[in-house]
Amino acid sequence: MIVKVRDARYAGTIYESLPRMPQVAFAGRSNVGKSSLINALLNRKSLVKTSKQPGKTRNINFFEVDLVDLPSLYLVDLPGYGYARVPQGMKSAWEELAARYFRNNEDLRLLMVLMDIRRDPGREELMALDLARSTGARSLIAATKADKLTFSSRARRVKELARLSGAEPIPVSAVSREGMDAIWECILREIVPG
Ligand SMILES: Nc1nc2c(ncn2[C@@H]2O[C@H](COP(=O)(O)OP(=O)(O)OP(=O)(O)O)[C@@H](O)[C@H]2O)c(=O)[nH]1
Ligand SMILES: [Mg+2]
Repeated sequence: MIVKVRDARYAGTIYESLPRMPQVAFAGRSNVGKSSLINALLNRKSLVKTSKQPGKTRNINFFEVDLVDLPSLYLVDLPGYGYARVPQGMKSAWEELAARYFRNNEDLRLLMVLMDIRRDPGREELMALDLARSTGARSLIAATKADKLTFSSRARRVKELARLSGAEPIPVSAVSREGMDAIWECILREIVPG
């Protein structure tokens, strides 16, 4: 199915006050490419602010997306993990925020966990996957910045990430636009009834 974006706009930060629609959320450490991936999916250069400085996004930002002949949805840009360092054993601000967001959120259909294709997943990535499993939302791993690797090392890294995280990652690039159709296909599977 071909996905055509009719319109996309910033909708706010507090979903309790927004009209209800299916949500697809993007989680990952700062600088992994969450905002860039959302822009690439929507064919928009800078609807979502991106930055070379990590930790720019601290709120949960909702983007309302109208598709041609398909249901509308929110793409949800979560803050990067590790924007506030905490002593070991304590819950980070991210965990608090994410736990609150995930809890009783029936509209969350899919959590995309982004991992830089060149880095092994850390505690936070595995925690995000666990959070999704515990709330019943489906999750998916996107291996970002695939354009930074040659074809053969990319395949090797995808295998390694699959081994470490227990799920098959989809390689994506906001630069080359590789993987966009695959991601949309996964999104549609969760939001289109039947
Ligand atoms: N080469 C390459 N660079 C990318 C890609 N995606 C993002 N970047 C770059 O990585 C940096 C961070 O991208 P963002 O999209 O702002 O990352 P983020 O995950 O939203 O970061 P925070 O908002 O800080 O949590 C920017 O300099 C982007 O241009 C990609 O697919 N390929
Ligand atoms: Mg961002």
